[in-house]
Amino acid sequence: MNPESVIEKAMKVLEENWLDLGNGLGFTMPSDCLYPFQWNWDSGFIAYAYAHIAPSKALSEMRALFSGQWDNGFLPHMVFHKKHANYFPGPDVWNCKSGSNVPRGLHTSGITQPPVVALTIWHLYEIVKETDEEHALEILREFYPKILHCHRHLKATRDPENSGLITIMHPWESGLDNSPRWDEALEQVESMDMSQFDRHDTACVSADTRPSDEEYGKYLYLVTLMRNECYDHAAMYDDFPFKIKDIIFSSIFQIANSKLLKMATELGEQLPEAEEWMQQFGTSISSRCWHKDDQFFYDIDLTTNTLITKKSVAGLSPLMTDAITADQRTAVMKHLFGGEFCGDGACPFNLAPSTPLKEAFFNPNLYWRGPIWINMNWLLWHALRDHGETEKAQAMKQAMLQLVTENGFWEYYNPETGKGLGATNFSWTAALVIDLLHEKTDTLC
Ligand code: 2M8
Repeated sequence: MNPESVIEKAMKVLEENWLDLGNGLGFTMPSDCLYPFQWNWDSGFIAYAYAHIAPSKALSEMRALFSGQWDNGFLPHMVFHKKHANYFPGPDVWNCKSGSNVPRGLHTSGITQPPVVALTIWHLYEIVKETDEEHALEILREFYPKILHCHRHLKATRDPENSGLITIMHPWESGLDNSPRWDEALEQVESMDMSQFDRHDTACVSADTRPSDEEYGKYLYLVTLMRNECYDHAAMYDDFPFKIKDIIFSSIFQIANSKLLKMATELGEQLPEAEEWMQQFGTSISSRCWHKDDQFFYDIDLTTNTLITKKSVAGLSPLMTDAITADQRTAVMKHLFGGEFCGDGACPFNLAPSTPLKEAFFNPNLYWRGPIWINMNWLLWHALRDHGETEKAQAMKQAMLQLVTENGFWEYYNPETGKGLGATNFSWTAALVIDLLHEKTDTLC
């Protein structure tokens, strides 16, 4: 397939998943059957691509997402713009009657997701600036205060320790929902009986590529705990049963803060607090999250104060930041390009699977426990490219393009065969391929 026809096909996927809401707002469903609402970091990735092909759509997508921002700055992981669609857990499950922060007239979830939006808005700004500097500045004026509000809220409620690392309070907040990193922590969490609910996801895709009912029971239990407190995350923080300093969420927060600082500079503002957040991250990531013997980065379980020594693609994510030492970078690159994560000819496509191939928990077909995800590899591609690893980055880009052109725009892929899994016509896969083919000189990391 030539690049033009890949872009055309990718655009078709996005068009089919686009929902116009009127009033200049619209959003892209990640997938029409499996995910029929708006998701936070999906929209960040999708609007990143719209910035190249339809900047006005990128704006609509971001405006729709921020229409769900709460008064306290919280940016939910889902916005339920329409009432009737099949998804579990839907608006009725999340609904908290008395939450004063929830935007009026709109249902949202009560958890968040990695803050990709600052990366998207900065990218959009850079593209629009090339032809219309004033409009580009307007975009920053519109979104900078909202993103700052969101980052301040994250910092205040999810890092009261001032470690520079963000605490997730639900596996879904990581975006890597059933990652084996959460297994032990979830053992300590109670479960809801799922027989009373209809999950719906397994009506769209094969159940053996999705999380188990047992995991769903725990996901739901955590949601119920939060809903009972109207999602007052700060009030629940001390005693909450699931609290993890997530390295990938924190690494994205780090690069997002560097974009926030750039926005501040463009607008003539000072933002010393964001510089401080970035310094805190720098201290913690290379000391607290680093395992000397394994030469790898791990998350921290705050309920036990221990490192979660499970290797996964998340442990590669600090490569995106400038905060790690040269030795750490070299060591992590060895993990990425040795046989452990598909490198060295271990898989048909030299891309990082969500977990190393030889771990006991590796399952090539099961969601975040083995398959290759394009968003993870896109982030790693940027990490390499933005840190001078041009050849390796180029090879990764080619591998992503080959995987997708040979197999289609799937949600995830079996690393051993390349077979597409989960939802077909998946929006962020299509979007990030568009970005790969519009490679520009601006940096993500
Ligand atoms: C998946 O998560 C949702 C819950 O948020 C689900 O399984 O229903 C994850 O892959 C997540 O990262 C993604 O944002 C979402 C929509 O694509 O689907």
